[in-house]
Amino acid sequence: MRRIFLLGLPLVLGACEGRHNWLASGGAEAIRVEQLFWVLVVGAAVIWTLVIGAAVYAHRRQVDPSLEKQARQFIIWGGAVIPTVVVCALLVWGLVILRDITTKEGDLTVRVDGERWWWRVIYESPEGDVVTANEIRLPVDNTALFKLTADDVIHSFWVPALGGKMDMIPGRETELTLTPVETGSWGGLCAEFCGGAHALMRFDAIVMEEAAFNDWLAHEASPAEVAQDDAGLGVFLDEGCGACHTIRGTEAVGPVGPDLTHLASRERLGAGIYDMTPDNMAAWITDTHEMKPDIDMPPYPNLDGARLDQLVAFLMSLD
Ligand code: HEC
Ligand SMILES: [Cu+2]
Repeated sequence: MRRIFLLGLPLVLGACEGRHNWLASGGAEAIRVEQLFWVLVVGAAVIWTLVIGAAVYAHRRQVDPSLEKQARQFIIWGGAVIPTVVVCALLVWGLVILRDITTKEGDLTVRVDGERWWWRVIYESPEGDVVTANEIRLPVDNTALFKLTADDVIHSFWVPALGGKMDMIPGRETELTLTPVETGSWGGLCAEFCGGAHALMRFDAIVMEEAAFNDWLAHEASPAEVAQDDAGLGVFLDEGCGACHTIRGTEAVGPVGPDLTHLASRERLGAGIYDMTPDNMAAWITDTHEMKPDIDMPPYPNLDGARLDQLVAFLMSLD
């Protein structure tokens, strides 16, 4: 038994490491939840030790009738008053944290719409909405107010290292704030089972210096730099990709799938699951449902040779 336990432990703990580790907090909200967690864990360990210690002590001692009054006092205080005070204090503390992390004002507002099985991301800016998908970039030390909703079924928005999570509900808007305090890249995911590709509904949350973020956002707002006679754009339009996808600056204005205007500037393909490489891009187009089962994009197994190369080169140029 002990061997199995010791062998299994690293596997379980291994799951805590990495991009989705909520104990490696990089956000102000996550840090507060983490503090609460540690107080609960350490507090529970101390109380458990005291209670078990008292039980063992009582078990070993002879009953002494002259101590009955003290024993009653001990039960009233140790069994009723102190637990009530501790639980109420924890409740108040938890509610204060909940209030603070759900009702903060944002320095910027990001609307995220959960779709099956990807994320529509819209930055509100004074010059108008900036639409992108499947990747969220944030300026460090700024509070981002997320306005969350869903298109079809309930999803849940979670970047464990930064804070959250919050349900995304069709027809309703929920709010969440994240205040990253470190630059870096963290993993985000859908935390509410939403159908076939739920486990592959992910995204990157990339925290940048404020100036770099502003440059990124300005670039993201601009249309794609494409020559209208680009061969790959021709394939894209011929195949009907533009019925579902938008590439600003071209004829493609489809509203169904992710915006592809600056596709290649994203670090990952397919809602956070593959590296953005030409090989993965080609496979995504021809073997779509092997790459990501169940999704609402049809595969194009007949696209090959020069036309596929042109299309992939075109998509990889959309940075
Ligand atoms: C019927 C609508 C539809 C058509 C037609 C369609 N797609 Fe898609 N596409 C989608 C949807 C929906 C997704 C999101 C899938 C997911 O991740 O769940 C997607 C995702 C993608 C992505 C990944 C985007 C990202 O952010 O990583 C690429 C690239 C892409 N499509 C390219 C194409 C190309 C090229 C064509 C034409 C050959 C095409 N699509 C045709 C609906 C469509
Ligand atoms: Cu989901």
